Amino acid sequence: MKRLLITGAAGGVGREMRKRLAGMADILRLSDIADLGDAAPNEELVTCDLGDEAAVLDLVAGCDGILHLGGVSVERSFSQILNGNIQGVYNLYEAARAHGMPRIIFASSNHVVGFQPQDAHLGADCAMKPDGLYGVSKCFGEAMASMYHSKFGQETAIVRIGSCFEKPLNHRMLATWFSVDDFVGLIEAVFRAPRLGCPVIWGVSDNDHAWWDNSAGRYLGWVAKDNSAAYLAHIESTQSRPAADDPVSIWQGGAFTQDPIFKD
Ligand code: NAI
Ligand code: 15L
Repeated sequence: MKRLLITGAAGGVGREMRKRLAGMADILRLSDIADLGDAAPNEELVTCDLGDEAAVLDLVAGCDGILHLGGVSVERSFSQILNGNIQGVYNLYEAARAHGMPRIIFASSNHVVGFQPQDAHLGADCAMKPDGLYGVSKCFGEAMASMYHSKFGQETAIVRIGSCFEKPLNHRMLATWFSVDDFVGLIEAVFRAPRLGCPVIWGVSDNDHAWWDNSAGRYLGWVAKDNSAAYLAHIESTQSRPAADDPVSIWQGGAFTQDPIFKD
């Protein structure tokens, strides 16, 4: 690939991908509203608010692939979510349509199904049960990806990320953990695939406790390799397990289900 755009490149996942995907394209175009530091020789840095339609149109020009990580990543007020995750996703898809429809990886979230119970085993076609405005905004992003595919042929991998951190941080994340290595492997598979379409892929490692069934995405040739079981003993010895009637133990979205509707 000549130029790969990574939005949200100053964020937790973006900083990792900046290092790990450096060899995937001749040029990495890295974008955020936050500071991105200094550019390496193969990097272009672009400060850009995703809510700015004209700026996003320029941002996408000349890109052959997009890893869309940018936006609000937790529960926030509607106006913040509206700008980054609703207007921002519209701007991104319109810019992609104007510039040759580069393949997109859309960072969706498990919070589109946050009010699904933890004893459910969900396929890619399960009902959405978002657990807050953030989850609703990711439902919107998934719907945009689907509509642009059906109407225009725009290809997107919708990745419903569980918890993408260096390691699982609590009992719930033993089920939701998605290692950075596994995410990198999925990104490589998505950009390598001769035909992508618009699949929903659960962004989760090969954990012993599994809520999500990824068999619908097998055609990509990607199989997760890491397993949160390696961290089970550490979590058990450093944290008490939440009670069975705690919402954190009942709902897939965990503590997000308890967030209020935030006001500005
Ligand atoms: P993060 O919050 O660390 O990074 C998001 C980045 O987007 C930040 O650097 C922020 O400055 C930028 N951003 C926010 N609003 C923006 C705007 N209006 N214009 C331009 N940039 C804006 O989040 P993280 O953890 O790196 O997640 C990356 C993506 O993956 C997010 O879209 C998040 O919703 C999604 N995700 C992450 C999960 C995780 O476990 N890390 C789980 C599920 C989804
Ligand atoms: C998300 O969607 C968030 O972006 C991330 O910060 C984590 O909290 C993750 O979900 C999770 O559910 O663990």
